[in-house]
Amino acid sequence: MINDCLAPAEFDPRPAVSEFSNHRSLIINHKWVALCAALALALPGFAAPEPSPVTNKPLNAAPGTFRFAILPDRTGGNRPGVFEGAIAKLNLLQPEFVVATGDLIDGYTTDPKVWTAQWAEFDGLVNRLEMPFHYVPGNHDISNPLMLEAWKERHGSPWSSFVHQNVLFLLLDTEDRPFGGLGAEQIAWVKQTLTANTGVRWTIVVMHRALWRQSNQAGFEQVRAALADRAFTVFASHDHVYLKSSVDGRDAYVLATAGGISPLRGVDFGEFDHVTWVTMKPDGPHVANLALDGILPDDVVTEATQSRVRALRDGNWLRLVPTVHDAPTFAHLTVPLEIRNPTEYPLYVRGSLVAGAGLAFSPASIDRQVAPRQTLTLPLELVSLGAPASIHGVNEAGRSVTLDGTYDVNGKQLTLPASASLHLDWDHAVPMASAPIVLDGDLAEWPAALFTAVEQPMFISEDWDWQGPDDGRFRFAVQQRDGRVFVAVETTDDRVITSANRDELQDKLMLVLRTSAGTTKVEGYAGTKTDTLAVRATPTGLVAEFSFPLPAGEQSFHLNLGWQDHDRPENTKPSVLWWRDPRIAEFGGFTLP
Ligand SMILES: [Ca+2]
Ligand SMILES: [Ca+2]
Ligand SMILES: [Ca+2]
Repeated sequence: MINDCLAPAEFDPRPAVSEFSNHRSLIINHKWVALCAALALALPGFAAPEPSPVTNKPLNAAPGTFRFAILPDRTGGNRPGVFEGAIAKLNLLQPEFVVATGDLIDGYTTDPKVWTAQWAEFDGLVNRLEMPFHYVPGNHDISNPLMLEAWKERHGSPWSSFVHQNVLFLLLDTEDRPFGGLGAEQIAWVKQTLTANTGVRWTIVVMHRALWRQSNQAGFEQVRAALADRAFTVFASHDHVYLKSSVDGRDAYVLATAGGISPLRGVDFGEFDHVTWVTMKPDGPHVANLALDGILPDDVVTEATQSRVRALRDGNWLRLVPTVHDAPTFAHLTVPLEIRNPTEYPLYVRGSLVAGAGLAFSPASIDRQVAPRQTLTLPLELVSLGAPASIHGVNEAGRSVTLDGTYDVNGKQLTLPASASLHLDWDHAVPMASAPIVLDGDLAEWPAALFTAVEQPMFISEDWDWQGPDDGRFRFAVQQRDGRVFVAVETTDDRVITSANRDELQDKLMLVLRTSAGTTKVEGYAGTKTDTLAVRATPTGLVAEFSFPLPAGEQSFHLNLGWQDHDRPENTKPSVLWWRDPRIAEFGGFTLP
């Protein structure tokens, strides 16, 4: 409110500087502020504006504002479909009218049957427009005197003009001389037209060839002279390469293509299909180029197509069923491949099944159709090509398969790849410890060969915060003795964070034990020392020993190991690295031999 109160000329709007150095100005400022506030309350016409959900710019609809579109070359190596698409997109954009810069048909014929067919095709296209279309000829449209006569019969004069909202449009015929240019009759008409429209606020010149860029301007120099005293803008095309140029200090554009031949190497090279969108405002034209592939209808995704689009986007239609083998190595094993179609439409699945170094899938490729709402399960054979492969090695290599899923959506084939991880486990035997195990956080009594090193955890929650094995990895071992099971874990961590206060985020070990007696979750913090758990922090990580008894007569259990690796004090969601995916109940099985 106070900010809006107009200050007298000598009022210093920067009181912060003077407040302490000049006590007097502070007092004056305060007086002024008080007066201002009082005025704002007392005078109804002086009230500050209410807070508003809209900025205070004037509405962008000043009288005389209108919008039109310009279509560059269709032909000269027409690429079918592009111009047709441009027409459909102009109907989406809804300009007030459309102007072309020529090369509408292929032309270059003396056979009336040929040009008649070409014009019939073209007229059919532009008649799809829901607004007027202004014809301007290019060299393909008027390639010879016969085609000039044909043009006149179909479209009247090859040069024309009109005035819209006090803007003069001058549509020129640059095929009016051999090899391009303007003839005497046309130049006289231009001069006459300009003389008849001296009061217009702007003149838009549209023509095919960019004559101002030629050393011989072939009559255009006279048009320039006639335009000298007015505000104008020029649009041409012909070159199929975009250029913002100028004529006597005014903007002059050479447009690219709307279907004419182009290597389409990108906007930076001036090679792109577009329409030019001109907003005529009181201060002149505002020009934007709309790449045709950037103009989208409103129904790109609808309720009717969403389920298929989402299924492809989510990619969870593909799954390799987690598989438990009976030994830690395999020559071959069967991994079921599940393809679940969650939609009411057929899903097409294709691709090669690549298992990675030393391994192969059989079959090696898939090409199947899955019926709506059906799940297809294929028994996939995973074969080791050399010596038996290690399941631990396969897990640590983080192998996965990728297949392409395709749905027909409104006549288009939409395809996205989906990946599924290859997760394996085996039934782990628990060896007998040869010497007593002391729960002290020192692993000296544990044989090194018993340890499993986990560098690629099968599951990581908040995995964005895990940078790889150098950030965090761990090793563990399991033994039995005297009717108890013992677990040793050691982490290797780039930053060890511990705290005596267990409510504080810190590095923490988690053991999840499942027996017939239920599931037990144990958390190990640095400094924990009980009869069943000892955790010690070292400069490079946590070292833990854990022991538990099995229910009487029980010979098996499930165990999973997790580690919350806290590295950055400001992070409230550190990664938790799990040896086995906690969502796979079958994994982590141990048996006492
Ligand atoms: Ca020990
Ligand atoms: Ca770490
Ligand atoms: Ca850490």
